[in-house]
Amino acid sequence: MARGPAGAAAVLGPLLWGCALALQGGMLYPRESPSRERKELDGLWSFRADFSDNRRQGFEQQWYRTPLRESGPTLDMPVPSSFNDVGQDGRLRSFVGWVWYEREVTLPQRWTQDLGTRVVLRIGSAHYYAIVWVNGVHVAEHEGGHLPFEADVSKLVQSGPLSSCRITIAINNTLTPHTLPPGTILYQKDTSKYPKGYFVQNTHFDFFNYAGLHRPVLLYTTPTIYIDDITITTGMDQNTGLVNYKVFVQGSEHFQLEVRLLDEEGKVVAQGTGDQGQLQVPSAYLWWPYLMHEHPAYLYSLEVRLTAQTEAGPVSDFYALPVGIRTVAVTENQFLINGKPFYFHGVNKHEDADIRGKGFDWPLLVKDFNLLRWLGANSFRTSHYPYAEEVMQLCDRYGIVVIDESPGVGIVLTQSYSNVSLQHHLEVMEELVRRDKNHPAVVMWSVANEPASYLKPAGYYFKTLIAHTKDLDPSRPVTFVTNSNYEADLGVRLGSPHLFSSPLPVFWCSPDACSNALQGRTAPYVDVICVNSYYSWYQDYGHMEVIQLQLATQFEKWYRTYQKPIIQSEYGAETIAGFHQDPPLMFSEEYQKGLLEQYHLVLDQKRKEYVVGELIWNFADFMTDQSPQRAMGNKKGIFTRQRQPKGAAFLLRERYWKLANETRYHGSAVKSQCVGNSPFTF
Ligand code: GCB
Repeated sequence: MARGPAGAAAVLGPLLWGCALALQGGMLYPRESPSRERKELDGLWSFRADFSDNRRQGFEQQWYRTPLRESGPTLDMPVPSSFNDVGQDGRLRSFVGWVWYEREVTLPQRWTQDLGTRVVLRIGSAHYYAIVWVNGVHVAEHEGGHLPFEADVSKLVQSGPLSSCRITIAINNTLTPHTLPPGTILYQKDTSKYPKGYFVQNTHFDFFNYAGLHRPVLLYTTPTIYIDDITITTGMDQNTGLVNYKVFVQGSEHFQLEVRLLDEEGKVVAQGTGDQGQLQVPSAYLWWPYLMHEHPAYLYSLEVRLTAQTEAGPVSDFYALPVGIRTVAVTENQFLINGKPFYFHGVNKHEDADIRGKGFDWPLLVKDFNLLRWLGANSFRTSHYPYAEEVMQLCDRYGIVVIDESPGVGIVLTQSYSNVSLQHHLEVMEELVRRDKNHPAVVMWSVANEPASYLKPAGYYFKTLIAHTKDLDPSRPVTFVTNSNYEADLGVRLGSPHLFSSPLPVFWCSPDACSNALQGRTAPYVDVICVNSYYSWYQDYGHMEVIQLQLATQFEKWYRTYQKPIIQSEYGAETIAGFHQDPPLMFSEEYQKGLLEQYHLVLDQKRKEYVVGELIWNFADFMTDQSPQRAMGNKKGIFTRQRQPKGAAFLLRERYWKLANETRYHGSAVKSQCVGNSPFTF
């Protein structure tokens, strides 16, 4: 489905790798402060899906020019929420094309009259392509459904006597080979089987393509001279914590900056001036992961105060950023946090729940974190796209370590390796790093999940993408998650960096195949090898007895080739809660437990050598496209979609707390852990 007027704007410029962050401006989370106010726009918006044949009626009739109710009927639509599951209209659930959201907002008088106030509209996420108008004037366009974008609307709201404004957002959920994630539209032309113009959206990933305004939308203010971005990196020198800061200011070149670091008691422990520098914190408290230390997730507060003189008088801006002091490093067989071996015992998640789809929801978020901590999970991967900023903030606060993944999932078509796709993927990594760079919980970037890394252009694509991500953030390792079987993966067969520095080995393949293989190799570029495998599920169905051999082979082959630490980034079994069968049969709770136990036997051997983590697939059941393989979604959760435990949750809980005790940094056995005021006891 063509994206219409917006499609043209998605045409992309020259490739940008190798240079510093190319995005204009920062994306600091909007926090209230003495100089900044917020106005949440969550609640009911007016909504209409454009069901016209070409889906462009809204543009042809310019629905953004007047209130939406004047151009036709509207529905009430909650924000944040996916639009798909809240209604009773089956056509809306599977709708592909443009939908229109609108909200009238009354603004505080100062915002519309004080020209020293900057008013910004921020959209946490709009899946997938969004165009925004304020009072009928185009203010922003954004491609990508999982990262925030903003528009400075000061001039518009300050230009007349109005004390309200009308925000219109058109969103298109169409996925093409060049979007992230990619997809294709299949037009069915056989009129004996399908009505004229019939098309469906096809995707190559295993979750439902929910769409809409998924995260909070808000207006916030800053002064016109303001703190636009802050970049923090941290380190340790003996017992002294090092906080390197860089502050970016917009609106003037003449300003003063004061920076103070406060501990959890509010005591100033270090201070500096100017737009960059290093703060030194003697006897610093480190940010430790949950269950790794008796006081995990220690957060300082970096207070940045800007002052400037203008003709209209003094201006000041204030922003407080939570800061965790910690280091991350990778050796040949270890993942180190604060110099100590860290073992990921955690989960893969999805942003997914009944009714709200991918809509952000505080009760759901708090429940999920309570379950994670009950489980003894110390980490998760944001499979398969960046999660809401509020999720990342809770990870910082609770010490839940994050592998932060881009929406690069389902990259399996050759077209999705084109320069247009690569350019977009590079920009998405820029947006992701810009948003999440200051979270201590984020310890690694994942640029993709299960791409067809055997295709010819994959080598160049991933080499470029990973190099760019490392340029953007040299302080964190980078990975992508592979499901390649060692033997089937051309890249692995030929890709060892050691092979290239020694005399060329005798290859079994033809010159053409060799050159394909060399270009297809991708694993040499990653710092940690993340492997997904589903032994006795997608192969050798029902034969749990082969798991140990196959898993041990998988680990050995990968490790012997690359000498890099390995994470079992997915494993699991489809399980329908309440199905019981002993001896175990597939889909029963007993089979899920049995399969996990077989994996654990091998993980327990290999974690003594080079395996540095295990992430179960999946935390909870989640919705997918309809298919004969999926019974109302993917059921590999250890919790149901309603967050109730299956038997495997208890098994994993036992294991994770045991692992925590074995891999804990110091102190006696851990029976419980307090984070903030909430105790979690095994
Ligand atoms: C995978 C994918 C994940 C799927 C899972 C499954 O390898 O990474 O997105 O949901 O397998 O259950 O098939």
